[in-house]
Amino acid sequence: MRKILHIDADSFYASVEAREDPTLLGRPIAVGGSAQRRGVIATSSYEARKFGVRSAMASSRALTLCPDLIILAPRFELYREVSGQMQRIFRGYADLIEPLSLDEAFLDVTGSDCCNGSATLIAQEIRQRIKNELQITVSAGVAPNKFLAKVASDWNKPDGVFTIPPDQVADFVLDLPVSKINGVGKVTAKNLAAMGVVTCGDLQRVLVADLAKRFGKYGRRLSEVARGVDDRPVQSWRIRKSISVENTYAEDIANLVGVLAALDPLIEELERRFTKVEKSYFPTKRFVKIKYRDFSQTTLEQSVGSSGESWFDSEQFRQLMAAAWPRGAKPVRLLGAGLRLQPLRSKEQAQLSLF
Ligand code: TTP
Repeated sequence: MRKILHIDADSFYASVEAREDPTLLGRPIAVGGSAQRRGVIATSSYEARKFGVRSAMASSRALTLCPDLIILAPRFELYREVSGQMQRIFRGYADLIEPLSLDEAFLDVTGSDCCNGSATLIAQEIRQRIKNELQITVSAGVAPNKFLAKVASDWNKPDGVFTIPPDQVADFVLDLPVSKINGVGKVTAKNLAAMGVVTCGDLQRVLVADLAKRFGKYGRRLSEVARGVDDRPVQSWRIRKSISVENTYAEDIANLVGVLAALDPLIEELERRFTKVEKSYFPTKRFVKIKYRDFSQTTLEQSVGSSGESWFDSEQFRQLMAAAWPRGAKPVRLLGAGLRLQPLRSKEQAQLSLF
């Protein structure tokens, strides 16, 4: 039986900003782009959330909901620094650490001697140290696997901890809404609801074969998770599946000519970012993403040819974009360009090289 912690900072960027300027404490603040430049909210303090302000919401809408909202420009260097400090604290308690983002990580503390081996006490000690040393709060979930630990860290958020001991897993999942399962978005939740499935308890009553028929490979995972089973290991090195660059434009791009003209700077930035991972991955596909004025979006991808053209060939990206844009044929607010990646030293390649 494993002991997994999921640690997640509360309103991370906003909390760091409030720490830097204590006059902001207790006030509705957000970090994001300015309303004039059609920015969006990255995150907001819990005071701002009372007004309905949410991540990914247009800043102009956030200001309508909460006229006193203070919107601060993001300072990623600062957040990266705090993130590094958090990880240093984690390393005192676990060898196996899997960061999910700057403010979130899984820790496997199964064999740890700290705190008499109590995972809940370890979680409390980590929370206390982060509060004392970094002046921000984090929430923690403690459970026998990653799925449940992540659900648990959300349970008493903000500044809370929640433990799901192994002998309570069966009871806990019965009433847990399926929407809490990673990967169950609005569409899957609706499909499941149409089958009469709202909680994991409901899901347990559906035959695996039926789930597999309906959801393919994911069906089997759904069936396991519904019973509180999740064997995924905590991986300190995660495989990156893609790399991309996106930009939201201050003004909508009216037509395809404009869209194509906007592509080059994105590809340039993509190339720059790719150099950071080029030793470990090679691209398998190019893709483009378009978000139209009405927020509908589309993506289109194409295998990277073996004819030797550059991965960043702008003509290839242009053709993709030209094929994708007519799907909506509307003014565009956001464009993205990216590459799907394959690890360079995948197991298969290692095996091949043996022969
Ligand atoms: P989250 O952990 O999703 O959320 P949070 O830390 O803001 O708040 P809480 O967990 O208490 O609900 O995101 C971590 C950081 O990632 C967040 O502080 C800002 C950034 N972020 C974005 O830039 N855009 C987004 O849409 C989201 C959800 C987060």
